[in-house]
Amino acid sequence: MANRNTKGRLVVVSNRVALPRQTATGGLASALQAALHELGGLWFGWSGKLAAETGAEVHRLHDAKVDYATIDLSRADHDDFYTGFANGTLWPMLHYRPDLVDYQRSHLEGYLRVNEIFAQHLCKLITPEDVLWVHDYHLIPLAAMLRQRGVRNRIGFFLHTPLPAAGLLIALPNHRELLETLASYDLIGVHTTRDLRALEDYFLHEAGASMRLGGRMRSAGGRIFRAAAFPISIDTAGIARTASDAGAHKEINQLRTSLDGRALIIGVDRLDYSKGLPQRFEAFARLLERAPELHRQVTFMQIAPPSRGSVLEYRQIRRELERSAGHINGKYATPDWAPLRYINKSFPHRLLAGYYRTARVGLVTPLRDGMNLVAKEYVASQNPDDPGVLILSRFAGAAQELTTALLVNPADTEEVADALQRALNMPLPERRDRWRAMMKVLEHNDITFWRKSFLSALTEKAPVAQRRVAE
Ligand code: GDG
Repeated sequence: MANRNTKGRLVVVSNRVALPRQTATGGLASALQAALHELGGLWFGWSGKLAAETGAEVHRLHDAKVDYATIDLSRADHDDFYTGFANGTLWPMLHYRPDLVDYQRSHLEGYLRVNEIFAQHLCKLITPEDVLWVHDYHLIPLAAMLRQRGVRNRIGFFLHTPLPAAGLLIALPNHRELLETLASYDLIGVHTTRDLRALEDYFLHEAGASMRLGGRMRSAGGRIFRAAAFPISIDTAGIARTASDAGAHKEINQLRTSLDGRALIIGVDRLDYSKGLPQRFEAFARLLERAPELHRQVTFMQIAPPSRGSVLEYRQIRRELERSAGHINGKYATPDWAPLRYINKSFPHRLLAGYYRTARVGLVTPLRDGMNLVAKEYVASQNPDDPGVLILSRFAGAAQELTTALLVNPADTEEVADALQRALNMPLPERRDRWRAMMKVLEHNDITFWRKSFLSALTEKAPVAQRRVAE
């Protein structure tokens, strides 16, 4: 197995590879960087660059215990595979937004083409003992394509997004052709038991699979595979240390000084429609409208680094938020106070941790989210003597674990405004009790626990049902 057998390596495959010394802004990248640095192995994927031809050469790099192998994409493949099918079709579908799904057969063809090129290269990079761990919705058919080329290695898949109910999945044209290929993996990991139920339901009722002893499934094609929930997490102790050291950074002091004693509410999200940002801004406006006593007493800082600018909906939501932020500040700002600081930039993790710790309230209200690592990072960053309050969407996977957060329906702006008011007024003993309960969960289920749970389920023969987590 990857972490015991000296011959076999861990081979991680994902669309984007976070090369050494690059700042990782996605949750997936943060999590995998930590896992590979500890274990060593190979990370294969797209370089993030465009070239005349997809995969004409493999770029290699070695750093610490990790080998990196990346390929470039052609403009046409990038448009069809990444912008088109992965982010224009699958992402909205997986986030319960069939209204935003743009399905074009040419995009699906591009998606399959790029997966084939990934498979061709991977075959040459792996040895029979390697354990492969493929990540996310960009690479669903990869194992099936590797199996067609005779690859018999253990291959695991982890889906970082939610998985909607079968009734919604079947709206995806040719869904069975695509989703059935998941049976070529030995183990499919999802974040929560809700996602797991959706996956099992899809396979059993739409794809002709049957359930076997020990939680295994038998696909219509006769392949035995397993699925289980592994809620992804963070480097809890590391983030807590970073946050506690952050007080020494001048940027953190600058933020504190600029607040001038006002309570800070913080939001940190990729600029994505799944994160519920327009609704969040509206809830904050609602709070200001109904609680004039909070004027000049509270500041909301929303950090939202732009992402996927090649997809139309992402450009549209950016414009919508600019309008809404301007409206809120125009209506409520005074010469010495702007209620909303809206920042389209990304910051290094050491500063983010300090910003989280400075904030009295962490506002995490996605409409749907596989897990949401920001919620967990906010909790881990708090000062144990004077912790802040997490407001968390019920529709983030993290809500299944962080049950003592103030849980809200993000679409209900009145409920979110209520929660903001309650959080800003919450007495210290209640803040401490709620925080301690969440921190306990994160100290147990950290990133190392997540990685070990997945890899031991992938490499050991024990029935996966015995090692389910987050039941
Ligand atoms: C996907 C799923 C799932 C954000 N801004 C900056 C920055 N970040 C980092 C955060 C956090 C990560 O990006 C975001 O992770 P999330 O989990 O919140 O969200 P997604 O990017 O949508 O991640 C999600 C995750 O994969 C893992 O499976 O939880 O549901 O959608 O780590 O800190 N990092 C830096 N500067 C920023 O400005 N350096």
